[in-house]
Amino acid sequence: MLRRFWSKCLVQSLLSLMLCDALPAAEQPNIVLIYVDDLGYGDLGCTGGGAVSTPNIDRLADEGCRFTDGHSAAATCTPSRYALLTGEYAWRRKGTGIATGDAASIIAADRVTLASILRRAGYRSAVVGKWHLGLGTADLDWNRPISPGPLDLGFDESFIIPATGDRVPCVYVEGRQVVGLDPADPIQVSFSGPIGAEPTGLQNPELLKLQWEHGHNATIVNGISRIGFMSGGHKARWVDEDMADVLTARAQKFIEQHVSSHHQQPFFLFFSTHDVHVPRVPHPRFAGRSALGARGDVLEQLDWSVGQLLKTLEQHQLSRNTLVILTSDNGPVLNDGYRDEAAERNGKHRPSGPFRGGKYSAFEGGTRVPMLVRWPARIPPRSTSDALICQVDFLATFAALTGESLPQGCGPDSRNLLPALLLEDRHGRAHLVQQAGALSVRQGRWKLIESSKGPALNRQVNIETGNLGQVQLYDLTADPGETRNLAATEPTQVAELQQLLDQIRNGSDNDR
Ligand code: NG6
Ligand code: CA
Repeated sequence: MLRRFWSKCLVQSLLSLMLCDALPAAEQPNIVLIYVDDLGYGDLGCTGGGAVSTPNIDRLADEGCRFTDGHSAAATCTPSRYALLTGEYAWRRKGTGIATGDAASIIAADRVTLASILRRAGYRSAVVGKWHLGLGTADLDWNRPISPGPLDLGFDESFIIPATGDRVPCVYVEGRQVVGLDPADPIQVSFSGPIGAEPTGLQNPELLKLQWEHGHNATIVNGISRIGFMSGGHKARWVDEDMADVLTARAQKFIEQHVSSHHQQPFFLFFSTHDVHVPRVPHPRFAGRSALGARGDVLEQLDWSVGQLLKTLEQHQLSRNTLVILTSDNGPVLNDGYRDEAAERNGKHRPSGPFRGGKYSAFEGGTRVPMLVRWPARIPPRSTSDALICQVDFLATFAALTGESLPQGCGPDSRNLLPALLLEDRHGRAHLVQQAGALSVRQGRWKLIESSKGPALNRQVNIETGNLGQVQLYDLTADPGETRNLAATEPTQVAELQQLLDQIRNGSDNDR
């Protein structure tokens, strides 16, 4: 009896091993996740109207698959990144809205993350670039070792911008230390009021090389005023013009060192760019290169960074078995608080492509972002897929890819979309919740945006929020631009989707 039981177990485990797509450790791909900031669906050569030149990024599409219905989990940064790393929709957790520069670490150190699950599978991981998920504890002292942070969430190396390019502190943090920290010039940071006697954008506009338009009028660093106040750390402060170079070189160094010292292991590089977020201050070699002004220039700078990484992979014969994903944390914005003429010089370019809204918006432009996936060993070149996929799924998908199972309760919203990634499945998720103030739910051709307080227009950035005091229903197949609200004529659909959203909200949707 017992023997029969065990042999049944053995057969079942062998079967499940054969059925799942997991690869033997030696063949597991390296993973490079290029996470762009505020890149819109239509911002690329391969998706846009030709106003921007992005040959290196286009190469990813050419040599891999372009997903046309890929999403960030939210229409702003912190909640999207939270969902990406934890596999949980951010709206389930308080304190996951856009983080200040002095926010404590938002993800608890004992959580399973994308990096920690890959560590279990034998990967070495690095995060290079924007973090924006809080660091340390509420009383963090920037002059001492910083903990918890990425190193406590599964990453072996980290070189980060703590929050955003437009928020203090304007310093890089490597591992647990501010880079270039000078004990004689300690760093202090405040988001509640001025600190020290440094000039601010509000009081000293004559010191600015880039004027602020809304927000962004506190401490001046490198001639640009920021959100929040800082004092000290003068030698440690970054130079915005050099940021793409610094981050790209650091990411390349991780790959190079990995190849020379850890080549038996696969690696995971989370390359999280500052481009194309504000302040948009390109290196002089990119300034003025595009017809779109600073925003176009930093798009070209971004493309250069991607090209550098692809070159490094190539030099080490890593291209074939490296899964490269390029995507964005939310949709695009033109005027996000500095007078860099992004709106004035945009011309006919449509950063959100055919979609309505952009960053901050519940319309598709808020979360429908570029999603390019290249893995020559497994994904055919020049392919496209309309499968519905979300970054919240990367956790379960990477776990499946590497043969790891997610511990009970981890990544509750993450779905294994490996078959969709490998183009074996053309549908992807059964449903998706999008976050942008109001929640929306997608299922099949339908999208419901919940009724909310509004306002309908974010005047500062001139983007429709999609937040209205009434429910909205769109048929995305017939009307991808969300121009016709069918809620009044399709009450059955509205009821069904509202019920689905309620079920997902209380965790009783049973599609796993
Ligand atoms: C907003 C900022 C915006 C940007 C955004 C975060 C103002 C008025 N606006 O609060 O400039 O920093 O936060 O962007 O301060 S994100 O891509 O990191 O979510
Ligand atoms: Ca962003």
